[in-house]
Amino acid sequence: MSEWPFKPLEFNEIPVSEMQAEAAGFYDRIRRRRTVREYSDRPVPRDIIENALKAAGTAPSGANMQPWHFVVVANPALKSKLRVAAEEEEKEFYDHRASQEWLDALAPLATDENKPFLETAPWLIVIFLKKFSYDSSGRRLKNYYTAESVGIATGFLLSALHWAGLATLTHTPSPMKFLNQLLDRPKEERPFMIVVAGYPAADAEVPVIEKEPLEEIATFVE
Ligand code: IYR
Repeated sequence: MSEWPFKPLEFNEIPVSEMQAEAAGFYDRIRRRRTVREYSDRPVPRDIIENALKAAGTAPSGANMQPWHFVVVANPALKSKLRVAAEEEEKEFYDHRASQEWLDALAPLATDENKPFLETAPWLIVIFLKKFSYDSSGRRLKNYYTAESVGIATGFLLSALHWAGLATLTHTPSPMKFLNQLLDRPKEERPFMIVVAGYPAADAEVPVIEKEPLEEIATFVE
């Protein structure tokens, strides 16, 4: 196993008052992110998506294995194929596979098997989770904490896209194996999520939902 050389940390310390303002400012921006299901077809420059992906790629990961791959689709013909395949799976899900309990939990969101956003939105980012990596000699290495790592990278991606001013949606057609075939990814990569990005449709609506307050989601022990 080769060892990484170490170097001094570049840590840009900022005054506490600035930290407080930054933390409050970040919260104020991120709390405005909404899951958007209706998109405009207005184009979004590719470099915005590239920078958001670079931000995602800086996420921490188990043993720095970076167990993710992003397939970024703007091609209209491929988006149509993805929509058709996803809607087929989703129809099965809503008509048969989902339990009544699951359907009841989803009912307030008013989702169904129709996924027009897969064609309308300019960018679909399909995230794959890699259970294995390959070293320079082609030896297969196990990746660790893959779900945690890809989850964090996806969080970075959503934050970066929101920061840039775009609307996003996390879409998880179930099952997702069709994505390997349509996007030509090896079978040991597991489709993790589709992140849809673009401008919202002019008449987009979102459900009135609330997030639990800090007292509910956190316990401090000081
Ligand atoms: N994958 C389906 C169902 C779905 C499930 C959950 I949990 C959601 O929060 C939203 C949707 C769909 O995309 O419609």
